[in-house]
Amino acid sequence: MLQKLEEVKKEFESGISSIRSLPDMAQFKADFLGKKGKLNALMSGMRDLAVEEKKAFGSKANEVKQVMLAAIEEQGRKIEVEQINAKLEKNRQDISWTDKITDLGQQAAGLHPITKLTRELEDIFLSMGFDILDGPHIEDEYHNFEALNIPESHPARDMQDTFWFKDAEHLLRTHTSNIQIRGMEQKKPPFKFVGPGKVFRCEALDASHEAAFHQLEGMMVGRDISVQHMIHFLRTLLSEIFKKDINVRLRPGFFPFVEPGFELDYECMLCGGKGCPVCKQVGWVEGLGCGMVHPNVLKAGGVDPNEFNGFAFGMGIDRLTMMRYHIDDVRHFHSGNLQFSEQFKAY
Ligand code: FA5
Repeated sequence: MLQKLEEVKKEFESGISSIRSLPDMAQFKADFLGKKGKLNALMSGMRDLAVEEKKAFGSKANEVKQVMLAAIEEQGRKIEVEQINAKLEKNRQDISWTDKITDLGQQAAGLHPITKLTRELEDIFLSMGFDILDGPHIEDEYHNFEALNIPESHPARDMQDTFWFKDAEHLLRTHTSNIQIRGMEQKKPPFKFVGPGKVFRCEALDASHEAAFHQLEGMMVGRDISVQHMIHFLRTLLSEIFKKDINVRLRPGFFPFVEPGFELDYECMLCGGKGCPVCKQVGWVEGLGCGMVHPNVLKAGGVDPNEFNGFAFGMGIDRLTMMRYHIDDVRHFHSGNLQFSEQFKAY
């Protein structure tokens, strides 16, 4: 009997790997483990065995049954994966195509104008030797506020209305300045990097204010860096972006993580400075915040403020994109309106 059991096991093992479909597998399983299957046929012969032999055979037969069940399950899984892969291969679509008609005859998508401008900005910064860093959207209170010299109960926390998580320790980052701290934690000075990304504020919306918008943070740390370096750098940057000299003005601005701090406005390119809803009729658009990095912030990032200094800036990408493509309302960006986004394919 044991000899026969061994033979059935061998037959099973040589047959299973050639099964290629789930219905065939069900039939194969029934042939060996079903009521009228080969294993049961052997078991029914147990009646004629002596008690000791019955026991030994029963336990061996059960062992073989378990091995068969495991092998059936594994082969079944393999067949499923093969079938899924075959399906994926058959329905393959190259979603990186942006300017062609797809196999299904659908018009392919274009890049969102904010993505386009962000990539352009990254190229400009890479050409200037900056590294590109990333930072988390869900941030802890330390990296968004505390390490940036904004302690708890500091009024500056209210300048940016925050979406907090229930644990009261995590939040949706209110600015990309968290990347300053995360970058310093990774790097040894001197260094220069930028970090673009989405930020979130619980704000009243209008033509130039969104609740989810985009910023690009920049930081340059080294020796003997001055405000003049920063201003020259930012002017050069803006003329690179707009491919022409543009009118800018620098105002004192308060941000606890820089000292001195400034806000840079550029002339509104939607109305040519005459006044419109985007610039709130003043002819200037708030473009970015900047300043010399506060010594407390350098310390929090592990940089010795007695040896190094530098500047940082946080630029609004949505508004830059509006100027670049003459978009008259920031709310178009998240409208999901294809007629809006399709206009930018050609650019
Ligand atoms: C900040 O967020 C600072 N973290 C910037 C900074 C970085 C200052 C480093 C100093 C050093 P502010 O809240 O002003 O600053 O935002 C920066 C820019 O983001 C603004 O100039 C504006 O262009 C853009 N911005 C701000 N709020 C919105 C909004 N609700 N919708 C669209 N763009 C916005």
